[in-house]
Amino acid sequence: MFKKHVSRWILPLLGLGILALFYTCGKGGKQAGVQVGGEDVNKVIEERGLTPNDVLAAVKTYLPTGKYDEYLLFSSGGHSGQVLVIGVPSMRLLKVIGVFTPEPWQGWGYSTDTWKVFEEGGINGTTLTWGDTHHPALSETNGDYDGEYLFINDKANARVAVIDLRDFETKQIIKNPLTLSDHGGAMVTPNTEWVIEGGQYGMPWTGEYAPLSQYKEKYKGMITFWKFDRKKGRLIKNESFAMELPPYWQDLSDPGKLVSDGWVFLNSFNTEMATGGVEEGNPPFEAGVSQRDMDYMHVINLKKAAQLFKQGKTKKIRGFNVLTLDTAIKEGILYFIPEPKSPHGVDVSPDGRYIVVSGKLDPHVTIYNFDKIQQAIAEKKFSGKDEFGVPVLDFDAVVETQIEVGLGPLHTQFDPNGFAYTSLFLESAVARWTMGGEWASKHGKEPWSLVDKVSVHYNIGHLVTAEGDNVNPDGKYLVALNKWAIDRYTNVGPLLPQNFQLVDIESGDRPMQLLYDMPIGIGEPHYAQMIKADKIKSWEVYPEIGWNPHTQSKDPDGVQAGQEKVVRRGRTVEIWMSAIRSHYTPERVEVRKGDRVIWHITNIERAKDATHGFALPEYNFNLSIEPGETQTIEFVAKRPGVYPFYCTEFCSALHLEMMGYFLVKP
Ligand code: CUK
Ligand code: CUA
Repeated sequence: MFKKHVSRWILPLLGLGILALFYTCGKGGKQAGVQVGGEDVNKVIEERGLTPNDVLAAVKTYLPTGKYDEYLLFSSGGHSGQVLVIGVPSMRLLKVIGVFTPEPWQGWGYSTDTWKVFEEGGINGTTLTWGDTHHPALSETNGDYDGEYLFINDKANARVAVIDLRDFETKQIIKNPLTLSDHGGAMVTPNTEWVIEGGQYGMPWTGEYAPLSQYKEKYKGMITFWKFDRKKGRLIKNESFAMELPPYWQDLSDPGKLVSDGWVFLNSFNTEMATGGVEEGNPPFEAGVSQRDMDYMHVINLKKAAQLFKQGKTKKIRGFNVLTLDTAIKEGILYFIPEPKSPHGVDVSPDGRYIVVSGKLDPHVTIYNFDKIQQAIAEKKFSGKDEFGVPVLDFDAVVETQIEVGLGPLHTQFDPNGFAYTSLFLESAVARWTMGGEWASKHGKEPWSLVDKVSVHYNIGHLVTAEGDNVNPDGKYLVALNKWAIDRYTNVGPLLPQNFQLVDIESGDRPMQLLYDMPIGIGEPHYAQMIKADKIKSWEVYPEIGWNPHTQSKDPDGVQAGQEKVVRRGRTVEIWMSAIRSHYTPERVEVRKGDRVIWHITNIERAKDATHGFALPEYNFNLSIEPGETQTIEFVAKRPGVYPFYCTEFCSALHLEMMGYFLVKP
């Protein structure tokens, strides 16, 4: 039985041998173990104190050298500002992509072009060098991850970044002109026409002042729809628009798909509009925002909103296109639905039919039916209006069901077998439950019922299943993104890592099995998405020598071997340099104090992994120049002296000799 169950998992006889031995040991018989390279496998297992469960988990996750992972997990790096790329099932960290924070290994923020991306993403002249990344979103085609782009938001400053998965580099950081606080992004519509960024904490439009006593009148909520130009690989500001919303704290969002395509669901809390002020006898924020039993899920007709934008029904606010709240109400593109209680996640099912909302302070998930929502809108089944005049749909008319899943439900993901998985923050567990419809009966389960739970360690926030936001999820693996690690790892001081836990969910007929712990020692990830690795068609080297990754085209300042030169024009010295194992050409550069220096370096290698670095002391430059790439730095030679520059990537046996002198004459 045991053997039969796992046999399809393991290629090698070794694994089977291990399990077989366990099986016999478990029966009480001490037998001679399998010998590998003079070692008794069974003895190793025994000495390490591994249980049969451990061994099974190990053979399900171990990747022999040279073998690749089946999935890639793109995880937010939390307040590190970066994105983590992790292989699944091995849970090996493959890359940290520099996004909102400079990253010297990639030269991210340490060349002139890459620093410009930071400057463009700044606020009012301040260049920001960190972000609080929450939700990564892979680009989609027909509701399926297509492996081309990744988007991620910065909650701390209301920004969105675009990463091109041809080279895994950030191309754009765009600042939301209306607000300083976002959360419900990045999410994409099924063909990535729009990248969604919902706001979070209510505030007057950026740069305006209003006292908290004028919260209801002057403070705003919003959701922004960024237009994505796939060819350019950029979000286009003047083709984008926002929708003004009441100053509730908008939270997570999820666009509809298939039947609900063209709609967006966005939940909210603090419909109490609490403004804190314990000092003045008000309830503190954490109590003030949780007084009501119900908050409002926002139901937005994006298709119609986009038409109104095209028809010129938006207003310019802070130079940005905004559909005002009045227009949204008048045109019937915004509805509210009551949702219990301090809700957090909102997740649309793969068929687009159901919307699952978790109430942080309610042990249920509430499931809404999209058809019923449409019908209620058509038949004007309203239970009233909110304080701003937004129609509130009747809860009973649109709800499908509620399921008690456990304490502190937050986020929900799906698999292809009709199961949904909800993270339980307070309970430190993942709950598996059945969707309604054909699925449940096919598997002989009660529809809309809790099936099983697995404990995780500890305080899980988001969870992610393979291809879990798709119209066709793979399920198979689930990763729990746990906030606390308490007793899971060797103590490394009072700041503990976060804990990712890999869970096997492949079969709905056996319990979920915890497979692996992965500590995250950089920031606190919020969300992640998991894509089949073979969907990503990344370049092995840049397409041509002299490639500019910022424009994804040939750089006019790239050089081939033999074209290197230094040109002086007045007080400007421009250098066109090449780099190849193990030599910079030219290897001596001399300028005069006060000269402006423009320095282009092209890696003229075509060999995979033949990256060269370029570190220039005192000037704070470090480049990573991958095969074919051209990078540029610009600066003024302020101080006379001699500056040895060198290659920071150990590229060859003569790597230490890959250096040169930059001489600044008095
Ligand atoms: S949030 Cu952090 S656990 Cu920003 Cu999606 Cu729920
Ligand atoms: Cu080039 Cu080291």
